[in-house]
Amino acid sequence: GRDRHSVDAPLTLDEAMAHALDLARRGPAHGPNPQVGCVILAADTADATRTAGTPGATSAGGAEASRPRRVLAVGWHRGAGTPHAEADALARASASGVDVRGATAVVTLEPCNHTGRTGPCAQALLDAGVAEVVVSVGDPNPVASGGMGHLRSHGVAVRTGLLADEGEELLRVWLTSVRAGRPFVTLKTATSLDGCVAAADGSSRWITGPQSRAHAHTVRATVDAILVGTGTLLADDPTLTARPPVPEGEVGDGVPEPAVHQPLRVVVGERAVADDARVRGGDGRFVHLATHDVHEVLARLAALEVRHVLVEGGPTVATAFVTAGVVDEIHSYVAPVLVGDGRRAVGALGGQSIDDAVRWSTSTVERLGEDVLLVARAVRP
Ligand code: AOF
Ligand code: ZN
Repeated sequence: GRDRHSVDAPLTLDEAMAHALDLARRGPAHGPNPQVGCVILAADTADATRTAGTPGATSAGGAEASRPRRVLAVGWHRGAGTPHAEADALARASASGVDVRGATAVVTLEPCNHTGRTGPCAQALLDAGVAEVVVSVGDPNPVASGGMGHLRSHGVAVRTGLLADEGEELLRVWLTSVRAGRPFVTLKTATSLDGCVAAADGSSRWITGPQSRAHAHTVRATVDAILVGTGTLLADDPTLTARPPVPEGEVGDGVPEPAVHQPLRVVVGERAVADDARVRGGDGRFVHLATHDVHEVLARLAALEVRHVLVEGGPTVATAFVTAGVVDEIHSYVAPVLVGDGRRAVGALGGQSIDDAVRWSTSTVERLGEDVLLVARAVRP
């Protein structure tokens, strides 16, 4: 039978890549592996006039190159240890008796050239007789890269950079982590309009509103690890689990709630974590790193295959991560509250003048009830 993800309409290369990116998004955002999608298009019958193979092309070349073609199979990656997107698409094609010889594979990430948890996709595409491979983003992972070169040297036409901005955007956490050799760091702050996370006496429940908190739980379910300092642990005794709201329309329809991914819970600092601390209980793993060295913490997390860590508190930890220059993104939840004499989200950064201030780039702004979520990205040369 036809699989429910089949696409009936013929697609241009651009459309096929946009679809491959959508397929990639179906895979989990968390975990050590990238979200990858693959669409296999039937051979272009007007092959002689095709312009594919142009290195570095950023969009479908001439009119011939973007002639719509039938979709033979699609695939995507569902998490570490499961087949890669290309292998998934090839397996579906073969299961439905579709011949992909001479076809074009449109893949969001350069096909891998290594045997890791699964076999090399470049060789699998070659063995299947695919004639052309179109890629969005090259693979910066040194153990896996080289797939495009391997394919080219065996006569396959390869082009890269199609919808590269979208591809980079989808994979930005994974790409940053692979390139930097450490987890991507998102700093979460929940503050008053005047930048306070707590009042002078330390009380902080609740500055931001329920929609902000619900949003933060949704984010928790997409990261590999949540990190707080022992100060926050002693003050709040948090569970650090992900408890995202059930999407509307899915309540009471008889379908059991899908299990929520629980990030690794990380506590840093030299003070002891009590045996009955809530962070030890419930779902999800827990680790205590008895150090204040940010780079050591990130190295330990990288060794645990953490690609994305959400730093949730408090000011001492936030200041240490910002000072170390490793914060890639800030999720700033701001409530329309003035606290006045309070504790700041981030402490002293060593500068005295406004010229020393660290400037960030606004990525998105979203209203959450009374609050606003501003996502800011690090500006690095
Ligand atoms: C994926 N899914 O669809 C593609 C990947 O640990 P392994 O053996 O699964 O290999 C993971 C590497 O393979 C990954 O870091 C990336 O460099 C490459 N491509 N990975 O998980 C995919 N195409
Ligand atoms: Zn692969």
